[in-house]
Amino acid sequence: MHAIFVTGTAGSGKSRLTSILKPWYADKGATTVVVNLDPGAFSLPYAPDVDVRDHIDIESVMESYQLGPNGALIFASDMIATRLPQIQEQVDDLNPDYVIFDTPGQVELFAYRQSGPYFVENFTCDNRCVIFLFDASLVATPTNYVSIALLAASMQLRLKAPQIPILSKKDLSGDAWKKAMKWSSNRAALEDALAKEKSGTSGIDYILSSSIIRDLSRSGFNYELIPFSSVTQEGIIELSATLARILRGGEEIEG
Ligand SMILES: Nc1nc2c(ncn2[C@@H]2O[C@H](COP(=O)(O)OP(=O)(O)OP(=O)(O)O)[C@@H](O)[C@H]2O)c(=O)[nH]1
Ligand SMILES: [Mg+2]
Repeated sequence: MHAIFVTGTAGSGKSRLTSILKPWYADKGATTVVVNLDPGAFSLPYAPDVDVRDHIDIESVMESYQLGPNGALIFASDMIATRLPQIQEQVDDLNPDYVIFDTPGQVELFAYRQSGPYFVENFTCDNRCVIFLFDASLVATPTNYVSIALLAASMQLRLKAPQIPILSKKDLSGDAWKKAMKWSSNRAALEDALAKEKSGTSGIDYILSSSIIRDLSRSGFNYELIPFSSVTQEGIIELSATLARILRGGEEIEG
């Protein structure tokens, strides 16, 4: 069994992408289990096979600990790791080829506290990887692009699993996705765009953002994005091939 964790900023399209992967793999003859790991999820575009909300109830957390919605979400996120044994057992009983985890919208609660990294590291499976969504609407300017790339690097540090960077919601972005694609594959083009945005190369904003991007590149972080749309399903073949390469050493025949 291989595990795929779908991560990204709030609203970046994690749940929609999760909803697409299950039928995609079913078509290829592979079995999947979809796990909702977001205790605060209100409605989901798929029926989870395993649901953390069966183990952690936000409203009871609010009542029992006299917390407001934000405090309850933090508390509930911290509880995710404590439910690992039950979730592992439920997934193991279903014995799928792939388990897909839809992670909480508040990425900082999942990745920067102890619970999320503990869960990713300790869920027992053959291989694991993390999909990270660069929301096309958030990376429309060079500085925003650098900020999200930095967040992706930080997720890599925290979750310690191979990462697949995806440019999500391509269909919503007009032509803006082309710029993000260029910046992701051509550092000089990104530095030029940063210099134009900041009206030169002497200001602190330029120096900081261009240094970040150079250091990320020097450290081997390669953010060549896969453009993806959950509406048109463009990018699913590239995503699936990348998942196969990371999880199965390239073998794409399922089942
Ligand atoms: N047009 C378009 N809309 C999308 C796409 N992906 C997601 N959406 C929409 O964007 C909104 C947020 O998508 P979700 O899949 O719920 O995003 P999420 O990252 O799971 O959100 P949270 O869990 O709340 O952080 C929903 O209205 C989706 O229908 C896409 O590729 N194209
Ligand atoms: Mg979601």
